[in-house]
Order: sequence, then structure tokens, then C-alpha cells
Amino acid sequence: QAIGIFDSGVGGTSIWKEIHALLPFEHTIYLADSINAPYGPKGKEAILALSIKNTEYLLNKDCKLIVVACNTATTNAITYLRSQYNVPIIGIEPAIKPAALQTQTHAVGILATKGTLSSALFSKTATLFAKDVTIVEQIGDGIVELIEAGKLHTEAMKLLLKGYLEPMIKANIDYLVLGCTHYPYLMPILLELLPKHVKIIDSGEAVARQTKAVLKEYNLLNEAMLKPKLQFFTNGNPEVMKTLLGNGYKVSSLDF
Ligand code: DGN
Repeated sequence: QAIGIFDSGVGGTSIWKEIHALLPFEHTIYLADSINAPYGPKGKEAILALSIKNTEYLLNKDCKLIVVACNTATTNAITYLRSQYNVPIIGIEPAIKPAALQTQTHAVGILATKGTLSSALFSKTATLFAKDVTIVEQIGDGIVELIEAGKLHTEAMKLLLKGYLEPMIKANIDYLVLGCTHYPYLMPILLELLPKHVKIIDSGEAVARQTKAVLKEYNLLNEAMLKPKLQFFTNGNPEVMKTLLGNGYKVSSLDF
């Protein structure tokens, strides 16, 4: 049985990489719903319906655990998914808590989609853990679209990011939280644009650790040290996903 992972597109492959690094013998099935990306601007009902569709696709392939590798889908759908399906379901949330605990300048930037930033789950975490901290929120409009179009390392992306980071730099942030699973791929550009002392954090590693802990708890860890079956499906352009994955992995097209 495999670990099933989905995202509204190719971004969740950044999470897949962390999971595969920590659990190299587990079979994995990754589903990229790129046709419907970005989920961010869609309403809760639409995001829920798409999340159900993705989850059922993976469960029909006999997955033993589902990772919702999308902040937007997690905030909008995970409670429902957990109530409906009989397998462990792991979600991802922006790492506001560690950033708020560690900031020295008392200012933290967060870049995420509209769907994540406007969610109840996000405001709850922010009010709970970031009382004395200024949180500079920025909706990352257009970033997911550029990545999905294979335009990650372009001047257009750099310009977009420059505009989004400006208010954060003015507010003297020392932590930038990446609240969307597409964004770890921006790392080289962000490092170039941000002052040297700003630390960038995302939740990929934490999700991988949580996946391992839950598999262990449910006695679902694959103990056999055999070559795993790694499957990737997309209803978008397979070439974009191949480039992000690197390593010559095969990506299959999907009518979905
Ligand atoms: N990768 C998704 C996330 O983590 O929220 C966002 C993509 C999107 O649908 N905007």
C-alpha cells in the first residue's frame, strides 16, 4: 500500500520530496490537479469538492494514508475528509508558530494564497501564537500560475516577488513563512531578494515527520527495504512536473 499525496498542482512535489527523503522505502502516489490550480481564489465549497475527488482517486488506488500537500485544501477540507474516510489524513499549515516564537524583530512575513490567509484556521493560529508579533500578510497572486506554466525562473516571477516582499522588508521582518507548497521552489529567488538576516521557513519537513509518526502509530510503516514504486499523475503538463521533480522520474498524464 502506498502513501497518497495530492495538491492543486505541482507544488506539493516539494512535500513529496521531504516525505521520500525521510521514508525512502515507502510506495508513493502523487496526484497533481493542475487543471484546477490555483485553488486559492475558489470558494470553500469548490475546494471541498475537488479535495474529495482527489482523495477518492487515491483511495481507489488503495492508499493507506493521505497527505493533503496543499495549505489551501487543508484549511478548507481536512476536517470533512477526516470525518468521511477511514485512513489517516495529514494536512499542512503555514509555520506561523515557530516563526512567531523565534522572531527577534517581532515582525514575521507570510506569503500564502487568499484561500489560506482568509481561513478561520489561519486566523486562529495567528491570534494564538503571534500576539506580540506583527504579521505582514501577502497574498501570492500569480505565483502558482507562473510555476504551473513552467515559468519559475523568469524575470516576471522576480518582479512579482519583489513587489510582494517590499512591505515585509519595510516592516523589518526576520522570518518569512511560506504558506503554500508551491513556494519552496522560489527559494533561490527569495534568497536573492531578501536581506541576508531573514530566515525562510516552510512546513515540508514537519509534514514528513508527522507522516512517519502517524504511519508508525497505525502500524503502517513499510519495513521492507525494497525499491519503492513511485507514481506521479497530473492532468496538466507532465513536462513542468518532470522539471520540478528532477531525477528523470516518469510522470503520467491523467484525464481527471
Ligand atoms: N499549493 C497550494 C497550497 O499549498 O496552498 C496552493 C496552490 C493553489 O491552489 N493556489
